[in-house]
Amino acid sequence: GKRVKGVQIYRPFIYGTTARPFNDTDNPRPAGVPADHTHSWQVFVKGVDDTDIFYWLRRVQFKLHESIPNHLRTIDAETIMKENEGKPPAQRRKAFVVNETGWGEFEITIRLYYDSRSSEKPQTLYHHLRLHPYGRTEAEKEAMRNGGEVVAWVYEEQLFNEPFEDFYKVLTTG
Ligand code: SLL
Repeated sequence: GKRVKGVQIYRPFIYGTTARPFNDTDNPRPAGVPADHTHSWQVFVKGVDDTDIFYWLRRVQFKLHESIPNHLRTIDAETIMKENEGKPPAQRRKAFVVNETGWGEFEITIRLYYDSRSSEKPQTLYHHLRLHPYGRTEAEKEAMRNGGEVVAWVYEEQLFNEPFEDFYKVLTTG
């Protein structure tokens, strides 16, 4: 295939983690979760404002800490899209997500796989799972505590430089 010369296409996305401590009211530790687990958390890759990214990002692989059973989690856009079929928009999944519980922070390796027509190699991102409030000041940490959630989100833009013609069509027609 030929490349579209002089063209650069950006697609924004967000990746990161959201964690919540277990408590006796709105986030009780589910049955079967080990007693030393202190938090529920999730790691995700999604579009900004939940815009569709499944047409260009086809697979995400999350590599969790090896202490976690089945620590390599692969999620295919195809699978999510099949599950979404026939569901009203509000009930469709818009993100590549892994939900887990645990007690410790660690670095998550996130591997992004693109549509095969792009000929782009997979890209690797590294993200630190945060369970505990963080910030430069006590006020910043307190703000996180008040929300009951610890969020560590990163805004990113995927650049496709001079994409192949077939992939350019995918990118521009969705
Ligand atoms: C440490 N950096 O070495 C940390 C490791 C590991 C966290 C944190 C286990 C969950 C499970 C879990 O939370 N591991 O058993 O499913 O201290």
